Amino acid sequence: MRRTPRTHVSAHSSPFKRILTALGASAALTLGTIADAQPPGPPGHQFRVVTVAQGFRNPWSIAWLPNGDMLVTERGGQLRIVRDGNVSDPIPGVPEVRALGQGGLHDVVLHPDFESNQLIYLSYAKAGEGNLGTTAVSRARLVNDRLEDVEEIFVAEAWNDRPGHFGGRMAFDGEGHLFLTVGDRMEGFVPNGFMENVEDHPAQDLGSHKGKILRLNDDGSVPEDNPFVGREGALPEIWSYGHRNPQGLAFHPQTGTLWANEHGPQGGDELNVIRPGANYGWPVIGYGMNYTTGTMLHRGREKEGMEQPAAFWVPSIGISGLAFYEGDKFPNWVGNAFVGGMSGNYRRLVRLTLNGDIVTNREPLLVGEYRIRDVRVGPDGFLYIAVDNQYGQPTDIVRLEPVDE
Ligand SMILES: [Ca+2]
Repeated sequence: MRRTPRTHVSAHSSPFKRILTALGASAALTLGTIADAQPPGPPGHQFRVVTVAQGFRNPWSIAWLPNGDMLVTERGGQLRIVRDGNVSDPIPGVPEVRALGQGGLHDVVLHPDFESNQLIYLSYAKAGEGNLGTTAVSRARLVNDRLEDVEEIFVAEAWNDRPGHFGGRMAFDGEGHLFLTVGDRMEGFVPNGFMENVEDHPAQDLGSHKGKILRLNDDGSVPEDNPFVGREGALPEIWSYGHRNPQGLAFHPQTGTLWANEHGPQGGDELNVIRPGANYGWPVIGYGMNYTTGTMLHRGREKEGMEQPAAFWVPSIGISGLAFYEGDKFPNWVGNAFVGGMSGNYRRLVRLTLNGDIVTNREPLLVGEYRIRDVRVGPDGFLYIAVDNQYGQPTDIVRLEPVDE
């Protein structure tokens, strides 16, 4: 394990905080500016960043086995095991993925009863006829470091030939339901802008899985108590809709509430509390604008019947990964949300303090340092980060460890 010598400080000093103090209350009071800090913040922690394992290509997700081994997906289609800091060769048996653009192998999660059934779930971009792709899920038994009984349990109705917005994050609730995000598959882009009749976008169409969060049984079938079961023209897997490209999904360990974050367009990354049957507005409402042209895209920022985000970022940080801290290594962080940022100068880790479903403070950490694809809390209570490189250069899994204060 290679240790990096620098110590980072949470909730004590950051250039952004100083700038915001100078700007005054107008910038500091709204949760919707780039303001990822609002003095005075709640107490934080000093920490250092330690490299756990090296040499990944576009690592996308992290999960832990009961024995402490770490599973890591790489977007190109590899699933690897990290054991005592050593990275395995690709695990045999992973389904073929459509590794193109933003798509490829995405999330890995364990079945809640993994210890008795050895089931893991993989989400990925699946290739279809011609140039087509969509989001799909397979499950398999992980036995002796290989996958057996691989079974494709779900294929989303989200086909097109575009290279992005697959979603692909998964999370189990406490009742054996598997939640899956599906992005809008880049629908709506037209030359020099975005479709005008935004109400007709597939994310607003309950007959499509594009731009949805889905709720499945652990075998891929439909739970009978899903909100749109029995509604004519609606796909019964849908749990919530009006999403763009959700890249973080997690249940809060204390409240049991489901949260998701999603990429906005130019401006308008969001963190949302996910409620059954709710419409999160994309692309009818939002805080973004057209790429390049900077022109109006949405009808407005709010509308009756459409949810407001718990937090949003303008400009976008390229939000990815979502974890709620629990553990004994960082007592001041318990119950806080952590999200990553991937975008250029906005690369960062953001710590969000919550009061129930309300975001009360945001603290930027590691500003400009890592292009963060995923953030997870390990069973050891350290905070783990999957670092991406947009050109596919080798990157690390790192973790935050507390230092004496
Ligand atoms: Ca929204």
